[in-house]
Amino acid sequence: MKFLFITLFPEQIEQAAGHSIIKRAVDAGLVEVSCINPRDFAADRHRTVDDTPFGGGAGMVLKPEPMVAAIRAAKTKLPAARVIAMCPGGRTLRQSIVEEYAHSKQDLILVCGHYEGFDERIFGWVDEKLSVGDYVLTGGELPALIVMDAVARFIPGVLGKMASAVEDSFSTGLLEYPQYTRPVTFEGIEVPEVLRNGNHALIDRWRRKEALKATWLRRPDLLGELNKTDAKLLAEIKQELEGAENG
Ligand code: 4GS
Repeated sequence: MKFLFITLFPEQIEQAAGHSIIKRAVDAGLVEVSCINPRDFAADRHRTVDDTPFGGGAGMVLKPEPMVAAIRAAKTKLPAARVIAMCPGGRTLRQSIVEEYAHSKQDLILVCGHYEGFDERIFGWVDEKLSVGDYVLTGGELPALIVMDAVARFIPGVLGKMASAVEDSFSTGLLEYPQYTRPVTFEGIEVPEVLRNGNHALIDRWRRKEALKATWLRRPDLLGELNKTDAKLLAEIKQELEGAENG
């Protein structure tokens, strides 16, 4: 899968793609990362990419001509790609959107803004606006990198064979269950007995229950209709929590 970033700061993208799992995926040819810099499409000798906003106000706005020229160049390289502009006003990224991008196998052109934002007229060349959350950053590069990172995990071979993106938190619809490794006792805190006795049916049940408990306590909005088994586990959890409150 190909990810093309439209950015004034390609070094930020290249540096982020040069480590760990994404680097390995690039080296293995599973992921291709490239950048197009709108500054290369600026018409004047100062290579200006921003200007003051009509109507006044603080900050600078990205000029439409170099942005659209960069998007056109990107579309020539990747004609079938989906063009996504990173901005706080877009649809908020969630795991279901990540999976939608991954399963479509469509290459992604990720348009990164800087300064106050884009000239509104560029959105005619964009398929969709996407946000990574309700907060404001200095640039769209980190959000675009988040999109690539989350999508790349679903490309077969990117995670080692030990890990599977579809079994992860959120893809299961629940928060993560607690994980432990050696030593058995750390600072007097023991790894739960059930994880050490090798009974995989009991381990699966414990993990499902802990995932349900974490979700019920911290993100009850994620719990939809529960099947019979999960409903029974959640009833147990609520009873235990009541017991802990009253005891
Ligand atoms: C986000 C966000 C963002 C908005 C970029 C102000 C610089 C900045 N982009 N999700 N101009 N949150 N962009 O904050 O995607």
